[in-house]
Amino acid sequence: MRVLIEDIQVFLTAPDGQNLVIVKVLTNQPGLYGLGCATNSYRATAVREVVLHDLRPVLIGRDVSRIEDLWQLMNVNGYWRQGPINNNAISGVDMALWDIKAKMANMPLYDLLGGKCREQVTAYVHCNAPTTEEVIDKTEKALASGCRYLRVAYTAYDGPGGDGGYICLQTTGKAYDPKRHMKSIVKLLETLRDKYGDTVELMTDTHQRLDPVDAITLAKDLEPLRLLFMEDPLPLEQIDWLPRLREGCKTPVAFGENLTTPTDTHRLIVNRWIDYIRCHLSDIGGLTPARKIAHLAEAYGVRTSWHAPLDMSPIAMAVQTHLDYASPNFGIQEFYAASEASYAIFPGGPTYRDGAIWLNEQPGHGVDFNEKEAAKFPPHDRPTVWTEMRLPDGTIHTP
Ligand code: GCO
Ligand code: MG
Repeated sequence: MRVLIEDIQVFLTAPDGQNLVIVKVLTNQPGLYGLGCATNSYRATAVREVVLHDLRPVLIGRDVSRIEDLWQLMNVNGYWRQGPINNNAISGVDMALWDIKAKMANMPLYDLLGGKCREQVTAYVHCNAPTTEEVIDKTEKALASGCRYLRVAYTAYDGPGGDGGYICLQTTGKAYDPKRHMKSIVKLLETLRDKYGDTVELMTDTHQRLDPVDAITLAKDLEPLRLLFMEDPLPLEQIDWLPRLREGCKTPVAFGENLTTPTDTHRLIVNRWIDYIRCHLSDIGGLTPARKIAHLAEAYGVRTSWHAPLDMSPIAMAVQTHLDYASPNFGIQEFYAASEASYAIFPGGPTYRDGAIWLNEQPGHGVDFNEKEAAKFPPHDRPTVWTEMRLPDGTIHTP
């Protein structure tokens, strides 16, 4: 019997305060369904509308086996394409179809993708805090948990002494000072390198916050610290400055969480302007484009390090961990511990242990969705404010 899409549902839930968007694809085979992550925390209701109003009517009755064809269909359906919201909606359906295919094949998703290339998917964790002492407290905790890959920054990627929240003139009254960030992050990383020597790998996220020449200067200043990578040194609008940054120094570069168009992603890879590609799976349209990016990156000597903060669901975390297992050019996987509430909503979600991320090895991506538990954490409808970040003279700055 051909397995067809019978219905598509969307659920919004916010167990850890950020709106998550989950897509459930139901089939004409009783009990067979797939789950995907369509999360764009800042446009969650818009994504839900695209899935339900625009994609669902086109997809009902389609053959679930035709993942690539349906991805292409969804990609061109709205004519204007390759941007956030549309890509997020596509991602929710795409991941669900891969989940269904692996369930039907009765194998974990990584086996469908070619099987394991490694015994574990090594993680890096966030060690962000307002003060140096608190950052060190977090690095000590990370090391005690078995993780030696430390992503280090002062909270909100500024200098020490922040209030622990994002900088936003509208809410905190604090301006962002790029020069303060540049000076303080070098000192912080020097302190950690002095403390731990080469027993740890250090990374920092510049979060697209520097003008090109400052990004080049900081990359050069960080060179003696031998980072695993410096992430998002400059705004995505300025990625054509990356070659100069590469010529200027040997600090490895990671980029990609904010990219949504394949043309930009491909340019970074084929020009070898980066060392790690860090797209957010749902923002690029799901697993189907992510595996193509991983293959392209492999051909050009670029490793993967998919974006994985709290503004993505354990479903996406699982899907990219499956891809990590099956990618010879896997680099390192970001991991942000979800709450107990999140694990109750997403039974089977990936777990962190001894510096690595572990899947439950079930057929499919292995994560289920408990609608009752999810309903306990309804989405919030607060406007996004942290992205209103301004320089000392009040000019809006990339967040
Ligand atoms: C990261 C990201 C996050 C972003 C967040 C925005 O590297 O994990 O930069 O810290 O700030 O995903 O919503
Ligand atoms: Mg980042």
